[in-house]
Amino acid sequence: MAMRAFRCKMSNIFLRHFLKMEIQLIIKRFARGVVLAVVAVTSMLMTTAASSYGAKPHSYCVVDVSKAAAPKHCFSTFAASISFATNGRVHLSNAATARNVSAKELATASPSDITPDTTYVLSIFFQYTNYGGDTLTSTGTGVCGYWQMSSMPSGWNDKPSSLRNYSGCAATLFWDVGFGQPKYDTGVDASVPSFSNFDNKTSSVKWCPHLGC
Ligand SMILES: [Ca+2]
Repeated sequence: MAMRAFRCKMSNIFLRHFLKMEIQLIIKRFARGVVLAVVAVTSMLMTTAASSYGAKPHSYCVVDVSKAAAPKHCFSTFAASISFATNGRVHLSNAATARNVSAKELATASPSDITPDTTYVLSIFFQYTNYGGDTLTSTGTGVCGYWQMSSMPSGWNDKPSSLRNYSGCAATLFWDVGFGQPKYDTGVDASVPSFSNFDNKTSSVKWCPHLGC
């Protein structure tokens, strides 16, 4: 009788221990499942945020630097911005998005075109190296003279990463607003695919007909 009671007691102890172990295991598995679910949801949200950021449409803007505080006009295609910048004279093909544009493409449309040019492209700034991303086209009322922009139009401070000069113009980029140095000289009609240590630093610009404005 005593032996049976002892066996029964031992069996209960074993059962309780077994149940305790099982419950702990279930809690551990549940906690691990919650952590994995949180990680999965966070990852999904980050991916969604990244893809919607990448899908942001580019903006192609124009500013006339020969006018004080000239408004910035922006367009949804690069070609439309160049058409506006050249007073409707130039219609680029293959230019829905930004690309390097030759001086020839920006020249007067044809010898039979007797409409006098009233606006000239001085430079095109690009958001990315190698002429990509958003663009800011600067124009003047004549071939290159001495023009300047003491601060960048809204959204363009510390943004340019490449540029192309036109109309016989050179451009000097300045680190700070109000032509605060250091500066970075780019040549007459030069194509500059990257700025080295001046990448994303430009805060003001001068134009002139020779290297070093
Ligand atoms: Ca700067």
